[in-house]
Amino acid sequence: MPKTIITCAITGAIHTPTMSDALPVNSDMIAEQAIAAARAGAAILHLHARHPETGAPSIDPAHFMEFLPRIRAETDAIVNISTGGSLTATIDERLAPAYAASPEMCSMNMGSLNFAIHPLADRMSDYKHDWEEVYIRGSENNIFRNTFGDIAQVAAKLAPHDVKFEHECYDVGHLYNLKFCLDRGMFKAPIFLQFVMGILGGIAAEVDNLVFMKRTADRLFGNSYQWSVIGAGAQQMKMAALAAQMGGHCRVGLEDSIFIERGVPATSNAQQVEKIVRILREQGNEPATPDEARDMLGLKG
Ligand code: KMH
Ligand code: ZN
Repeated sequence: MPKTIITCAITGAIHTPTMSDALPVNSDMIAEQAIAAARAGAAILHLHARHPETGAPSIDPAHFMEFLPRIRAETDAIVNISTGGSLTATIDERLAPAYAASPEMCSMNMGSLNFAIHPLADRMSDYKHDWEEVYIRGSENNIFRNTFGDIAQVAAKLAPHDVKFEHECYDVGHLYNLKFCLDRGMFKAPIFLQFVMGILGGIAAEVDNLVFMKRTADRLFGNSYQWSVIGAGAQQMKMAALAAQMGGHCRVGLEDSIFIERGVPATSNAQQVEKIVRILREQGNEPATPDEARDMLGLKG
């Protein structure tokens, strides 16, 4: 039976505490929800930290170390530390949590983009409202900077840690960026692609686009890669189920969608993991255990 690696992205840097009562906004909540998500079937935990007093996204390594020991003690899930940081942070600031945690995996963003998210948008045709309503207010000038120089720095600085990257590709051009870097020996096979679909500024979460991303990856990387999909916002479950049907893996979690179904707020990360586990089993897929995921992705053991 095909095994599907479920990643759960617990809190992220996009949603604010007022958007969802369920969003983990301090270290205890992050630890508790991450542990519950792992018990529900997530093999990989993609982790960001939050400031304990304000609930705002934090890239202070001390805030990561408030929840990491507990997650590591209570689960055998693969820890994946974000290197996305904040839009204004330097590369060293973005990498500080990874240096402190020396995790099995880290995110690696494969190109720069305008970055906005509309939490209720279902598809690009929903973007018909006034521009003010389309994006989370204040994100209209956001540029998520990941130049070739930045990518090279992240790869070089984390090389001594033997980290496997979750290569986040927000559009088809990012696959070509990855191919360019791979050909120059920056990364080790097998690579793990994360198709990020549905961010306003990147490729939309539509079936045709997923097929296009997958076909392009096949041409560029042959059969020496693993892949997964994030459907941001309301498309999360649909894209996750589809990815598994196509032989890929999937990512859920409140970082990428605060909903459990269209218009219905999720109550926790574990609720989203439980739902995708049910869907996977109904359609003939089986969630991979952390050790099965380690084998498939070639992680340091
Ligand atoms: N929330 C994702 C769409 C990172 O952590 O490096 C972006 C992300 C980036 O996961
Ligand atoms: Zn993230």
